[in-house]
Amino acid sequence: MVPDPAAPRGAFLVALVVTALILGGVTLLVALARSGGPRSGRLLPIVRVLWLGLVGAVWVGLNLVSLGWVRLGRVGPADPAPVTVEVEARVWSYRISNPQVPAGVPVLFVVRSADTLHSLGLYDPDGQLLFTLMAMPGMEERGLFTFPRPGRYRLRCLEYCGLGHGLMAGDLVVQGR
Ligand SMILES: [Cu+2]
Repeated sequence: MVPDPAAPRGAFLVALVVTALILGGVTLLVALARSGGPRSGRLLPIVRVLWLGLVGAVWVGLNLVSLGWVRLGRVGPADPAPVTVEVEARVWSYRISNPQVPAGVPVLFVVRSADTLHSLGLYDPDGQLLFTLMAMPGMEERGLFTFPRPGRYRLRCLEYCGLGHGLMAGDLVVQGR
């Protein structure tokens, strides 16, 4: 049975099965090529091309499939207008323009850094990481996210930024409508 890629562990299982099949097939071909049989000299270049092609195809394929798990989205025509939250990261805190947002409404995060490289990892009330955005000096990162339920969400820096990095956090309260 093919694992469902939409299931939480589906991507891992698909990658595992595909990798095992490829490694098995290539190992077999290499063994044949090295066996010293009459056709082994012609097999080696074929093995190389196949290997490169397969690795390339799997790499592109898995990356394309993984796009389905990206939680940051776009605003569709029927969606309500997004609420903008500007986040400025600096050593070692976040300045959040409006730390209270409604659930069920798209929230546009605009992330900047006032000094060095930081990131914004957003965790739900159960401590599950929802998404990350980079905070880079002189640049702006944008991400759209709709909070499904109210609660206290936690911002954490996931890019080492100096001594206080581990303490760099902030709160975002998502309110019910
Ligand atoms: Cu940091």
